[in-house]
Amino acid sequence: MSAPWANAAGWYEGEVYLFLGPVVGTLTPADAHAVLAGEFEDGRAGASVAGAGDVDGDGNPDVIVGAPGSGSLYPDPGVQPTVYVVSGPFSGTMQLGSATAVLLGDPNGAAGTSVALAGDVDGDGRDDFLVGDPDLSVDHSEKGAAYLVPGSVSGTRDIEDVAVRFPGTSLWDGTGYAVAPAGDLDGDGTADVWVGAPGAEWPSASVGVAWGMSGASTGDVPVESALAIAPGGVAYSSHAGSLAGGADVDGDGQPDLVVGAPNAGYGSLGGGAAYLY
Ligand SMILES: [Ca+2]
Ligand SMILES: [Ca+2]
Ligand SMILES: [Ca+2]
Ligand SMILES: [Ca+2]
Repeated sequence: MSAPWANAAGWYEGEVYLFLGPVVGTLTPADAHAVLAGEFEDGRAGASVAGAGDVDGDGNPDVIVGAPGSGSLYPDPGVQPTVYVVSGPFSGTMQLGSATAVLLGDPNGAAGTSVALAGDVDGDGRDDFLVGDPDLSVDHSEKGAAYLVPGSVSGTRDIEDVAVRFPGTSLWDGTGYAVAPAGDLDGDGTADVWVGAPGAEWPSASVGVAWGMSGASTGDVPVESALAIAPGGVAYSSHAGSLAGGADVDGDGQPDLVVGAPNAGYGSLGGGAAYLY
């Protein structure tokens, strides 16, 4: 559970709370078993959280926490978007600045808007994870990007130096707004991943794209090399604004994908839609 607008010494440092089960009744942050505290004002740590994997391979579950800041539209010059890998076990108040890995995003973006465990994509036996930066703007072209980060990462690093990047292709694609594990779609023994681009082909069709990747790779992975694409068909629906994958919902042995389109029906009092592939 997280509170990205939680205040500590200043404004919006953000906090993430760990509650141990069984969780019953009314609990407050004071009841948390552990608190992960954001390190700088306006960092908004906890805007995204993904847990339960063991990315550093020590046998303890770890957690990934995104602190994207306020985004490239209203950037705070004192904030660099940051993603933290915090190693378990967890107890008491832990400062995110002393995490096992501190991954610095491009200042012209909002890395950590989304995070997700990916499974072992590069085949080294450790779980890897995804980081979305839908605000990423290079040369004023807000195309967004997602990153696949190896679970073995440690220390303070620029995310660009340690990750495979899935770049957006056109203005306001929102690539990386949602990221999700895909399971092993092509059956080659390594996990694949989904990357959502809810603004792709904006504004004419607002077609969302989710693309998978297989096996180890480095550098940029272009959308042309996608294993599969799940396009939206409804304008402005924000198709692929949320994603969940990797599980076999219909029991046919193949991992499936759920795509959220939270703005489907916009203008006609619709309440969004979800699609199962
Ligand atoms: Ca661990
Ligand atoms: Ca791996
Ligand atoms: Ca695969
Ligand atoms: Ca299935």
